[in-house]
Amino acid sequence: MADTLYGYYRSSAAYRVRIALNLKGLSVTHVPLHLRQGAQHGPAYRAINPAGLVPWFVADGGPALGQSLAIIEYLEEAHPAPPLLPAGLAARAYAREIAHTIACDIHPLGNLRVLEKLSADYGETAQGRAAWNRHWMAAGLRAIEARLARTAGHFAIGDAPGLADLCIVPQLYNARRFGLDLSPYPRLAAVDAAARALPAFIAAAPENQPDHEEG
Ligand SMILES: N[C@@H](CCC(=O)N[C@@H](CS)C(=O)NCC(=O)O)C(=O)O
Repeated sequence: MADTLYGYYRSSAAYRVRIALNLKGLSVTHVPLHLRQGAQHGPAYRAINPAGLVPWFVADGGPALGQSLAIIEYLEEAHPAPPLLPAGLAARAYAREIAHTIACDIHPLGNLRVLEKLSADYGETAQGRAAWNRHWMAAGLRAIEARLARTAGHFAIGDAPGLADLCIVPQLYNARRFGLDLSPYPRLAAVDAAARALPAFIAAAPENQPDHEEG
């Protein structure tokens, strides 16, 4: 049996895991869940993942787990080559710093359930939700742009794609969706463009997933 990844074409957290799998040359069975239609809340999926979020990864003969960064670290340890973390203690810490800025500081504030709660309980409009999302994206991206001044080569940390890039690309996809002006982040834009040209990133892109929908 193959490993399985529960995801959604537009989920940036699932997108990170798809890129990691592709960079490592691993194939999985993809199970799409339609988040906008609430498939993550149904009893069938809650029985699999009580958190009701994607990604959810089931390793054949191994663990079943959520949290994209935990899944990616599991893949890194289970399949060390090619590595997603750079050589060098400081470089690995910088890669994790960028990943955590995206996954821990930016992403949770723009997640679907948070945006829906802003409307349901506080009457926020679609425009207000988008502005909220852009605000928190800009705060995190500013910090990463400064970090890249010291670490970037062709990619975020030197010249090999890895953990930082596979977090940056999905986050910039979200930033574009929500109309964030990316001109203050030229280094991020350059890293994003370089990474998106790679086959592993192209195959993981939302528009190349079978459950992709226009709009
Ligand atoms: N920290 C988690 C975040 C997971 C998460 O929030 N996933 C989103 C999609 S990107 C989700 O499932 N949202 C469903 C919802 O908000 O109802 C991770 O990195 O895996």
